Amino acid sequence: GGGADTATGGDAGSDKIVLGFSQVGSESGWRAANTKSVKDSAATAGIDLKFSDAQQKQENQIASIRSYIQQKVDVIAFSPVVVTGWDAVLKEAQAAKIPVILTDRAVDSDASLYATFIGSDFVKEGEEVGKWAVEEFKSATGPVNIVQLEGTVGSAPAIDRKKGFEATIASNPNLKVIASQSGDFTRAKGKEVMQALLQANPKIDLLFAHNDDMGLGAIEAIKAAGLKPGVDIKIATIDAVKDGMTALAANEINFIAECSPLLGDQLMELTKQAAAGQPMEKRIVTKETTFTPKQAAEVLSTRQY
Ligand code: GYE
Repeated sequence: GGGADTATGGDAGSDKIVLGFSQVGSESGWRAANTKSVKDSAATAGIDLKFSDAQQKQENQIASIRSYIQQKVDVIAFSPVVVTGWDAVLKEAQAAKIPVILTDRAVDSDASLYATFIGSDFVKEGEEVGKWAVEEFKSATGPVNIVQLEGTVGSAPAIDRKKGFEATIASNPNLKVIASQSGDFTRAKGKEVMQALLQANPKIDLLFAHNDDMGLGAIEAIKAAGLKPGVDIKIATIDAVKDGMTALAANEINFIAECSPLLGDQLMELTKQAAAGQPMEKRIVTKETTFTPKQAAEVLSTRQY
């Protein structure tokens, strides 16, 4: 913690590839699994990883990317906390001839400023939840009141999941988002915001939380309000980390669209290619699925994260 850089190498003079990685933070179970994947895969691939945790602050990410440029690392990778504001630092990396790999989240900079972008299709994840909601409430004769817990303001997953979900549920005018607020992808914020939403809205039929952690925090608020999560209020989330899958198998969550945090192995492959100056695809989309309670119960014991 503490936002400090930690080098795991110390092999000055060796020909190991040095990768500087700037992580978003430690906001969720997804992030913990992603950090573990990056560290484990770097060790297995024999890559010297310099890792820093930006604690969800863009200025911290920019500072650590600048420090990686100064240290002349071979490759820089980062998971951008928000979409905007990266042009200057990406140009600095380009001027220093250090390839940059975006992992997990997108930026709005020109694609010529980075080597590749590996991660999920967040619009599709939102659409999957939307399709499930349309099916789940297809026989509703009156309004279906939906509240949405959005991820970090300005982040690619929050923007795209909202977009995909809202476009899909528009096919049934009964389905209405009556409130939508950010819970910053954390359990604590999910709980806090849900508490307020429950007080302000006497009838909530469905909660869509942009990640499992906010959904799990909201479940605590729903229980505290004397309601049954998954029954009195249906719940759909995104990620499918172990705690989310456990709640899904227990019918406290009704549906989860998977978002895989296991990007480490592919990132190390790309790092080797980038360091060797090899060309690569500009966009690599992660494969993922969706889970019902029954499907969650089936895979829970073998779930890695
Ligand atoms: O869904 C959430 C995390 O960027 C895909 O960030 C990631 C998201 C993930 O905090 O749990």
